[in-house]
Amino acid sequence: MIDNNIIELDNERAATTLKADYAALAEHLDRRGIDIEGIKSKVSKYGVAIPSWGVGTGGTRFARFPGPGEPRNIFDKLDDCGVIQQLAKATPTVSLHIPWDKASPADLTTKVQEVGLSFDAMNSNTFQDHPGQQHSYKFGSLSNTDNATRQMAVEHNIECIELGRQIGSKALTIWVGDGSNFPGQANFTKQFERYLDAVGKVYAALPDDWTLLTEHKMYEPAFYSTVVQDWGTNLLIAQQMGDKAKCLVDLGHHAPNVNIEMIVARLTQFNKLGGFHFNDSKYGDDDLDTASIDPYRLFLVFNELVEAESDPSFKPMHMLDQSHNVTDPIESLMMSAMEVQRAYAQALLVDREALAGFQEENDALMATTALKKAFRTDVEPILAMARLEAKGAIDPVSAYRASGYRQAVAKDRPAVAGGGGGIV
Ligand SMILES: [Mn+2]
Repeated sequence: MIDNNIIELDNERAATTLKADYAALAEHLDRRGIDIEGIKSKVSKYGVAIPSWGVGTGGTRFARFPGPGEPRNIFDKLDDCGVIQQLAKATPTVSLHIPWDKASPADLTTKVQEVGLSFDAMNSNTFQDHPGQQHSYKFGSLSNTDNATRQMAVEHNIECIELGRQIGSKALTIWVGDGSNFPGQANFTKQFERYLDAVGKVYAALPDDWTLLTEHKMYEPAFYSTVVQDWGTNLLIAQQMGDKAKCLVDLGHHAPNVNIEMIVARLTQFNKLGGFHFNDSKYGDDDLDTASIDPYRLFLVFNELVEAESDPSFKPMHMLDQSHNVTDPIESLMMSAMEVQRAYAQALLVDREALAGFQEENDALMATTALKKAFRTDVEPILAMARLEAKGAIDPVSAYRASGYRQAVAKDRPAVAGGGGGIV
C-alpha cells in the first residue's frame, strides 16, 4: 500500500482549486434544481470491481510487452488492487479468475481483508488447457462433442463455485471460447444443446443466493461462429436456466455500431440484466480503457441504469474488463474506474421528468438535448471531492506516480513472461 502522507501531500497541492471548482459546480447545479451533495453521496457509494487479470500487462496475438514489477501471483495482484482502491476509492471488490488465481480460501480471505477489499464474481476458465488436465478444450468445453470433456468443464465451474462460497463471492461468470472456425464444422443446434445441458448441471450446483452470469461474444477465439454469440442467445440461456441466471454484457463483445444501451434496456425490462464488463473499443473486442473511445456510449448505458435504479431489486454487477498493453495497469484501472463513476454521475444529472415529457410530446430535439445537457456537465469536482472525503487522492495518477509504488515492487518482482494477462 502507499504511505498516506504521500497522498495527503499530493492532495494539499490540489485541494484549494478543488474546493473552488466544487463550490462553482454546486451553484451551477443548484440553478438546475440539483443538489450536489445528493449526487456526491450516490457517487461515493458506487463501486466497480477490478478484474484480477487486469493488473497484469495484456497483449495481442502478436506479442506481449511485460512492464516492470508485474504481479507474480494472486497475492501480488491483490496488493495492486488495494493500491487502486486506496487512491481512487471506486473499486471495493476484485473478481477472481480460476485457475489463474487459485489459492487456499483462508489465504485469499486474509489477504483481501488486509488490502481493504472483498471478492466479486468468480470467473471460470475453460478456454485454454491447463497443465496436467485430462482432456483438451481445443474443440470446445461446455459444448464439446466429447462427453468427458464437457463433464470436466462442468466440474471446473462447480469447483469455482465451491471456492467462491468460501471467500464470500455470490456469482459465477461463465464465458466460453466454444464455437467454430469453418462453416459446417459444427452443428449449431446440437452444439447449443450440449452447451445448455452442461450449463444446466452448473446451474444445479449454484447456491440459492448466487447469480449465474453468462457472457456473450460474437467472435474470438472462434472466428466463424461462437456458441454464445449475442444477447439473444444469452437471453435464451438465462431463460432456460431460471431466475438465478442472468446475462452479462461486455461492451466490447458486439458488432461495431450495435446499440448496446438498447440491449441494456431490453434485458433490464425482463429482469435478465446480470452485470457488465466495462471497456471500450474502436473496431471490435479491443479491450481498450473504459470511455477512452466513446464516453457518450458509456453515458447512454448509465442513462438506462439510472432510469432503472428506482427499483431496489435492480442490482446488476459492475466490473472492468480491459487489457493494458501500453500503460501501467494500475493507472489504467484507476482511470477507468473513475470514467465509469463519471458516466454514472452524469446520468444522475439527467432531468428525467423533463425527458419523459419531451418523449410524450415527441419532441425529439429537446429530448436528446436533455441528455446532452447532463453529459456536457463536468462532474470531475464531484468525483474528486468524493475521493478526498474518503481519504483517497484528488488526482490518483499524480499521487501514484509520486509514491514510486511501481519502482518499489519491481525490486521484489522479477520480470516474468506469463502472469495471466489476457483478453476475456
Ligand atoms: Mn469480458
